[in-house]
Amino acid sequence: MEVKNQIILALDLQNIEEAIRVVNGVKEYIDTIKIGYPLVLAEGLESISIVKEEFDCRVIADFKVADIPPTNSKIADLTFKAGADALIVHGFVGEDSVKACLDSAEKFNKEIFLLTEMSHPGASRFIQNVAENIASMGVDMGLKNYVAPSTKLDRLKKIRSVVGKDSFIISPGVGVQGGDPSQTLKFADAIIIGRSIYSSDNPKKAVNSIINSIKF
Ligand code: OMP
Repeated sequence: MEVKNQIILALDLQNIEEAIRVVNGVKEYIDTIKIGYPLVLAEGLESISIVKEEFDCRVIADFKVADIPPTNSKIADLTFKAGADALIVHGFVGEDSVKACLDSAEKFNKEIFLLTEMSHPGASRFIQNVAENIASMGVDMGLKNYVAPSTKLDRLKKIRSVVGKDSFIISPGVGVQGGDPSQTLKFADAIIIGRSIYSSDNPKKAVNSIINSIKF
């Protein structure tokens, strides 16, 4: 697989000009950008189409959708109408809530990613205990895209074993949160990286050094 498909930039900036400047510096290495609440709440939902038009990239909307089915449907419809190619959805809310997002994605010919377990230390108290169950619900629903943490390789490995080798796992937590790119890519298909790139004085150099550190 090409490196270009293996690094997803988490564009958690709060200013669209700054966001565009960062992406300009790294666009030759990245073809998928994750946009979440920081940019959208600061600059509006149109941040998604602005970034897509400027860079001809895929955008994953990270809204970690976690509501009742009718509300999830509205959130997903609005996100896909705004141009997102995929939407990150929490699994702990259950099958009907996830299904509402999946139905919306299918209507717009887009995709969802099921968030199984999280990368931060606090996640070990609650979501970790049900993560394999969430992943297995995704498998039962026929989902192919998952999010699982790079900061807990044993957990990432476990989730890979539940979803199988043909599923597509993207993994956050590489860099500032402590996850290692090469180790993570043993179990995940792509790594999500935010601050290590966009907070660097030289985002292009930062991406380059991450790529060079990856042992294929
Ligand atoms: P950095 O820690 O700056 O590299 O950013 C990580 C990105 O991944 C942020 O956009 C987080 O919101 C996101 N993320 C996690 O860090 N941990 C998770 O468990 C899940 C996500 C996510 O769903 O993308």
